[in-house]
Amino acid sequence: MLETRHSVCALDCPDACGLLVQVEDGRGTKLRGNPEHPVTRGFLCAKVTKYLEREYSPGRLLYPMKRAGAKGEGKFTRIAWDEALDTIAARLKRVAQEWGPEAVLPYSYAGSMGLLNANGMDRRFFHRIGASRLDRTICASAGTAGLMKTQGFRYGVAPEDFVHSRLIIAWGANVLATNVHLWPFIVEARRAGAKFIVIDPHRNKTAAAADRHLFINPGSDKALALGLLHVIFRDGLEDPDYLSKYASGADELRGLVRDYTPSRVAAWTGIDAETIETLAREYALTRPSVIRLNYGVQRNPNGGTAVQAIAMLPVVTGAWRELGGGLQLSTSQAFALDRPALEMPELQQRSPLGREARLVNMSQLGAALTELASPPVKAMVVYCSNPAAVAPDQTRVHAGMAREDLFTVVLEQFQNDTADFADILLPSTTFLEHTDLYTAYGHYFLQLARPALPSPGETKSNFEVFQLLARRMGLEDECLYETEDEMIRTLLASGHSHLKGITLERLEAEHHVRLNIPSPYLPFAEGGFGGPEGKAQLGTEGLAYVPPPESRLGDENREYPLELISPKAHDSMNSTFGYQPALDAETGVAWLNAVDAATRGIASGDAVRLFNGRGEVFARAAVDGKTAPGVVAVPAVRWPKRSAGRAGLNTLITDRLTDLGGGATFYSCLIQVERCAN
Ligand SMILES: Nc1nc2c(c(=O)[nH]1)N[C@H]1C(S)=C(S)[C@@H](COP(=O)(O)OP(=O)(O)OC[C@H]3O[C@@H](n4cnc5c(=O)[nH]c(N)nc54)[C@H](O)[C@@H]3O)O[C@H]1N2
Ligand SMILES: Nc1nc2c(c(=O)[nH]1)N[C@H]1C(S)=C(S)[C@@H](COP(=O)(O)OP(=O)(O)OC[C@H]3O[C@@H](n4cnc5c(=O)[nH]c(N)nc54)[C@H](O)[C@@H]3O)O[C@H]1N2
Ligand code: SF4
Ligand SMILES: [Mo]
Repeated sequence: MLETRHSVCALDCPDACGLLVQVEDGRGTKLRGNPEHPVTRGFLCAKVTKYLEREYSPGRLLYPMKRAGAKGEGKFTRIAWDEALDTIAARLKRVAQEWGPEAVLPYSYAGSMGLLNANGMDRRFFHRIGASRLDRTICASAGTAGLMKTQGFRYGVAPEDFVHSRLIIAWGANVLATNVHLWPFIVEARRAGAKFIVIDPHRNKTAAAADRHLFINPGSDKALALGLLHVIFRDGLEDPDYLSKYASGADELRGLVRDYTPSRVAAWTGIDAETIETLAREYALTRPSVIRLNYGVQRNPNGGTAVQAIAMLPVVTGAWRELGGGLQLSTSQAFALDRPALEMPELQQRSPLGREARLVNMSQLGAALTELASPPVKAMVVYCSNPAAVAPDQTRVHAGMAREDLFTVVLEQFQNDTADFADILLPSTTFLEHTDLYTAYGHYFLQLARPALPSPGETKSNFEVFQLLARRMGLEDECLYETEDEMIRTLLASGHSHLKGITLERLEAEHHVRLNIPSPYLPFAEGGFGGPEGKAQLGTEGLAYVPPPESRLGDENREYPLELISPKAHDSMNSTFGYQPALDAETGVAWLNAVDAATRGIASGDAVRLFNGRGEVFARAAVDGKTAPGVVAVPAVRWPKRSAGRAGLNTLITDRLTDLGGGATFYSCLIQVERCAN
């Protein structure tokens, strides 16, 4: 029998595609983008088009297992769910008794974007037992904090409205790789005459397809934004009416940027003064103009305030007034679901701790596992993330995870590096196999997915596992045993106007439902920002530019002369597809500038060693002008266990945090590169 079922792509991607799953006799045979979804528009990215290969891969974990070898060795024997759950429940209880409940640390991120499975029953469970809370900073917290400072809200121009723009700037945004469903709207705008400019240290596919690509020094975007503002104010290109009605702090900002002359900014950014002048004038005078800002700009110590400063540009020019004008970093806050009611932080009061638990920053996991005291972390439960591959300061992360006295539970679909460190390894369903509700961070459609395919072997959803664990631990709170549908209804019941008329029944029937926002949507055309009196906040606090300490112009580490960035691989999703040999090829390449290669006697295809004081990793050189001199790019993230010495790229990365939001600084890394034997 052949039928088509609906689903939603749960990967950590702004596009949150609506999927159609072709099912023949219970087996998925084809995935397509839903042609009726206004942003998906019938196509999927290459990686998810092939997702059934992952779904049915022989590498899928199908049964619970317990460790049978040394920590990290990856040797396991199969056990029954009963034994697995009993072991975990008993150990978590013992840890809590001996060390206090905060000795338990959950570790998760957005391996699934599903609210129930990645931000729902898990949160209730950990709050109820009094576990440490995890500060989920690894991706977007700096940009979130910066955007909130200026706009006060985390939403912006809808992707569909990019067609109306006449100047589109992709700023630290690799649209063709990480946000492909925006691309058709950009193409349409360009057909109508729009110019497309990319600001990025890496000539990726998006930059190569642009009308103009500006190579910028990593971590210098704040300086560029201040330089653009300098020219805009100097030449009277601001929108005084918009500023007086809808912003505060414009005069202070005008004062600050007086010093950010194009020639000074040129020295920091590597973009010459004339180009900065031209860009500023073009940006201010072309209407409508939109900035697609993405998280690439904020993975450095200036990341939060860089986003804060860039978000000031459309306020100063009044670009928000027009349809297709403004900025988009994320659309997520528009969903306005009742997240507190989903996560129930108040359960902490009922835990043995009886108060709010401590917050542990996930971007410093290595330190948390090796240094944190009173109490130390004695048990860790990992789901929807692969910290052994993706977290900074990998050597210390691995050292921490290898601790014999640390009890580690991993809920996974594949046996990645993190799974190798597990004491108990639990097999997880994929998004095609469980119910969940999905927001998006790149559009305004809320979506529901029901299981489209049967779950193989003994796999279970996170939702179910946390309920089973709660039961084993003798917890009686009813909220731990709610059904998926009850929790979805709770989420929808926030009372916010954006959710008016959106019910579970409607989601069930329509699969994707546009938020109840005006059409067309001009979120800040008449102010409506989150600051006092609905104003955007300009001002100057924290905005002065200083190069990142770990950069060529910074004051640290002069012995390592090259700057390493590790942007997203085109055909992957962080480490999710890392079991595929094809990915080793993509993530095993170091893009070098010809000048840097020549002085080191390196040619394309040579084996190279990348190193700094934190360690070394190996790659193949590719020399072809994709980076400016002084910058090296290696696509992220390869599985460490598929790399020499089990050292993944994050071995080289510091655990220094961003200026705002406590985020990771993956793209602020000094290294040396040398040719080596194969
Ligand atoms: N194909 C694919 N898609 C993905 C992912 C993936 O792994 N692969 N990951 C998903 C995730 S988790 C996220 S957070 C999003 C991220 O989506 P993006 O933010 O678009 O991705 P990044 O590669 O982190 O960064 C974007 C660009 O910023 C550039 N960049 C690096 N440093 C700087 C800088 O200092 N200034 C400027 N201007 N640019 C800089 C990089 O070279 C890169 O081209 O993508 C999601 N989508
Ligand atoms: N060097 C470098 N490092 C980086 C980055 C970079 O650009 N450069 N990017 C950073 C960023 S932006 C991010 S967001 C992080 C991402 O890092 P992670 O959050 O670790 O993301 P993934 O590597 O995609 O791993 C997600 C895991 O979740 C699992 N998973 C998926 N769905 C489910 C589910 O329903 N249940 C369970 N139990 N598991 C599930 C998948 O099998 C996969 O192994 O990496 C960061 N690390
Ligand atoms: S990864 Fe992104 S583009 Fe690809 S199918 Fe999923 S949501 Fe769509
Ligand atoms: Mo991310």
